Amino acid sequence: AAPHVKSRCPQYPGSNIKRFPVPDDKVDWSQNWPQYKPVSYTDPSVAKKPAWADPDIGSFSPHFNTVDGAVDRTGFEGSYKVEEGKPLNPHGRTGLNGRGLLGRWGPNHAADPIVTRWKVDAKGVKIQHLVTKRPILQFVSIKRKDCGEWAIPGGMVDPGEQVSLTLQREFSEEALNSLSLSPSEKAKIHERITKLFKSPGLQVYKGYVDDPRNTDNAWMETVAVNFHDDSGDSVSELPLQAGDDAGQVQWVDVDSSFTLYASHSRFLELVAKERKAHW
Ligand code: RP5
Ligand code: MG
Ligand code: MG
Repeated sequence: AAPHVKSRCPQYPGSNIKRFPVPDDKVDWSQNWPQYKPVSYTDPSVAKKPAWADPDIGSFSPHFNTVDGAVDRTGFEGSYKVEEGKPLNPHGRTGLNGRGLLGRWGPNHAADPIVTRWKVDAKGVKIQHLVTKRPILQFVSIKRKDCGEWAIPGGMVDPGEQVSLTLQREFSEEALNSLSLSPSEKAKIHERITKLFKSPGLQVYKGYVDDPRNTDNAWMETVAVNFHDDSGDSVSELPLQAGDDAGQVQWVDVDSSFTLYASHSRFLELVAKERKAHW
């Protein structure tokens, strides 16, 4: 696999910290590199010990590579190394150690709901791309408040939470603004989307995410699942409204030229291939 890139972004997000520059050929831990001096950084939001974050190593020694109480610390790509009590990023050096903005040492598990429909004309006929001649998918995309990049409305799996619930919950919070709805409005939305999310969906990816928040000791992993409204009459009819960590929300054409957060473009490519859609 190509070496991670966003995990080496020069400026660490939400801070003025600069990562130690890591060239492509030094990403792999197997490359001996005595000059490597990563910057240590744990964001104040993590250091102040919120419920979603682990304590510091030393006072605390979690059970890595296993389900540790309610927290799943297994890696989706197999077991990861632990050195001097700290887990090592399985995709290599990032130029920064500590946890940065991430709460968990080691893998931080997320789920990404990719909700799609076909792009249709006023008569409801599928629109084909002029060059590829394939039908065009659209997906529900949010503009992240933290970095301003467009993304899939994903989020962290809560301790002990079923991934199927995380997918539906994060979509509801970020794309339907469920957190701000009245209980009756919430119930209505819930009823409307349960049909779509009741299906197992099409899992297109499970593994490491090349996320700009990654560090040498903490990283994102996700399960990306496609929920497709083939007839365009379920979720397509719902009013989208940005909520929680989303600043905007809209249906966006699935196309290789659209820049997305972290490795989200890769997940959409996999959806397009599976659905024989334009990419
Ligand atoms: C990405 O961060 C995942 O793919 C997921 O979309 C997201 C989860 O983090 P938050 O949206 O909760 O910040 O790596
Ligand atoms: Mg969220
Ligand atoms: Mg999110």
